[in-house]
Amino acid sequence: MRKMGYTNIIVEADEGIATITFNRPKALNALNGELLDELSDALEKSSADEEVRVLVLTGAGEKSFVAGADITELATFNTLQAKVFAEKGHAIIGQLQALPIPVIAAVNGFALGGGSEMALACDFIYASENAMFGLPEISLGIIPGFGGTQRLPRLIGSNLAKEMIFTGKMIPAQDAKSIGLVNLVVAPSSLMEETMKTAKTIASKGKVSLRAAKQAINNGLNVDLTTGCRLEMDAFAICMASEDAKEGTRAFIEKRKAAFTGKLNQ
Ligand code: CO8
Repeated sequence: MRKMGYTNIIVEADEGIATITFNRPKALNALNGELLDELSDALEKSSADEEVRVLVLTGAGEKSFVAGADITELATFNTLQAKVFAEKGHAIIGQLQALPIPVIAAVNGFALGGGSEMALACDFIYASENAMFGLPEISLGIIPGFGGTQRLPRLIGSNLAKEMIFTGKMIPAQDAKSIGLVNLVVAPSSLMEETMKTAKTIASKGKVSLRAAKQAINNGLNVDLTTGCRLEMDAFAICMASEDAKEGTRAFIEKRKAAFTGKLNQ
């Protein structure tokens, strides 16, 4: 188990899985500027680390994943500071979404405002039964500022997203699952175990094909179907050139489990 030192987040890596834990439990892990800087650094280091195949994001404590941007900090912003903070949030959440490795959000409580927006930029979300999702910014006289007006409607459809954003109401994990926001809901005590089980399954697959599949899906969602299918064809061809594809197909023929090395070049 390797650990990196930060103040507002905890970063650990074990067996190819890096975990970033938002660690301001007294403020329900609210995002301040310093936390965002640390997160950006940790994302860069995790994705550059050859050993890391999957990233998991979660929150410290039993109550909250992330309760949004830090409102005490937000309240002090003038217009220009708000723009700088929003740009910083967008840059980091964009960085998270564009990571070449799969990212799972393990939502262990409140995922509000910037917290929901952080989870939305992950590849999928597992949640504990006590998790609550919401974009409550409207109640603060503002709107979601870290991509919520864009990523939420793309995931759950515009009408449900508008209802959540216009009312600012929180929805419990089971309801979030029924609208496709969450993939799995489990007891709080099982959340990390279930998340790690899936993370390990993913980590055992080929790094090249995981990267190609993620890019094809993410980039394909921004273009028409024909263009998306072309992206897939190119990504498929690139996979075939990898050592992992040779190993995966050879292992099938030899009736054994594939041992992927995840080499990006050969
Ligand atoms: N920021 C700062 N502190 C927070 C936050 C937050 N977002 N959320 C909770 N806290 C603090 C509370 O102030 C409290 O501190 P203290 O103990 O010192 O009084 C502590 O965490 C515990 O919170 P509560 O006592 O309120 O706990 P409850 O169980 O009673 O309530 C709630 C939990 C419902 C989560 C409640 O704390 C709450 O409503 N929090 C605010 C949620 C919210 O509105 N989030 C959205 C923030 S705005 C945002 O995310 C915009 C992102 C984009 C910004 C870009 C613009 C530039």
